[in-house]
Amino acid sequence: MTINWFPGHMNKARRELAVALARIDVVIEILDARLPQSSRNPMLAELRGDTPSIPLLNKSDLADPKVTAQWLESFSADEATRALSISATDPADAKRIPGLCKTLAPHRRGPGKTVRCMVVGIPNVGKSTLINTILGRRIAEVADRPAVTKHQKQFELDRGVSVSDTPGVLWPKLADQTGAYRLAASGAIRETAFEVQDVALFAARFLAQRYPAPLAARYKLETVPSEGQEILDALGRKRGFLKRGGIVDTERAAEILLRELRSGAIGRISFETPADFPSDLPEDLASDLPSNLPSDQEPAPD
Ligand SMILES: Nc1nc2c(ncn2[C@@H]2O[C@H](COP(=O)(O)OP(=O)(O)OP(=O)(O)O)[C@@H](O)[C@H]2O)c(=O)[nH]1
Ligand SMILES: [Mg+2]
Repeated sequence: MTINWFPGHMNKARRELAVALARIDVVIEILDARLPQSSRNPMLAELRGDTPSIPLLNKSDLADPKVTAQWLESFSADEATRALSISATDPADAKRIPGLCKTLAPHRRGPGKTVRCMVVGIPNVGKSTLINTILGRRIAEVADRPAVTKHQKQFELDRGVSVSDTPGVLWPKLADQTGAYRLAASGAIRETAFEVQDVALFAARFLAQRYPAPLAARYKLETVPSEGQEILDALGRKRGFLKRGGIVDTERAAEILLRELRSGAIGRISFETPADFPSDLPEDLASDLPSNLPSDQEPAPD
């Protein structure tokens, strides 16, 4: 299946983001706490150069707290800058960020100076939410498109700290199939780009392996089958999603599983742990993946 949600001219987007970042003192890099590695675009490190950044593991309210603690530890080993886990929807979390930005750009502090920040991350990761929660209102021009250099304004986040009104949208890495499936399961990829059932089968198998108890509790399953299809069948039967002839409506079961996984209804789930890298998921789970998710992540020529 070909990619059709991918922003059109990636080279142009990359150039525009690089230009925008050149005028920024601190990059606020938003990652998804449920999949911090798969939601990270390594291109950002290249684009931001020496500009300091704060990696924020957002949506931590949806992630497994034990796994998030492991991620924070692994980030602190790699990064000069400390990563933080937050919920961008929580003002107490969001309002800590401007102060952190100030500490990362001491040369931009003082009378008449401003620490200029920019929020960057893949689609749906919570960029607009963070800006709006810090400001306590919706600001103009928080748009779902790559950073535009023209008309870019700065809004005051706090005394001496400003944020660009247009968040920088990074494209998710889709070259690694397992990562692509995790991204799709988390809601980072528009549903027109993949088969809902394929992703639900991946999610079902993953939950059976890593989170069997919450899965069983949510769908009142006496035993948790290991096969994705059997899990969707059991879920469909429990919820009464039946078609004529008593056949399970797998499509509906797939949609419900993904919806409830994303909303946190199944529990606080993390899709990956630091131990999954670099070797990634165990072979048996990875080998089961259909290979029809888009695999291209490199910017196409203009
Ligand atoms: N549970 C939870 N949901 C969040 C959090 N932060 C953002 N969201 C939700 O995630 C969805 C996407 O948030 P946005 O702020 O629009 O994400 P974005 O990065 O601006 O997305 P694009 O503009 O598409 O690139 C919304 O439904 C938010 O309510 C969080 O910390 N916890
Ligand atoms: Mg947005």
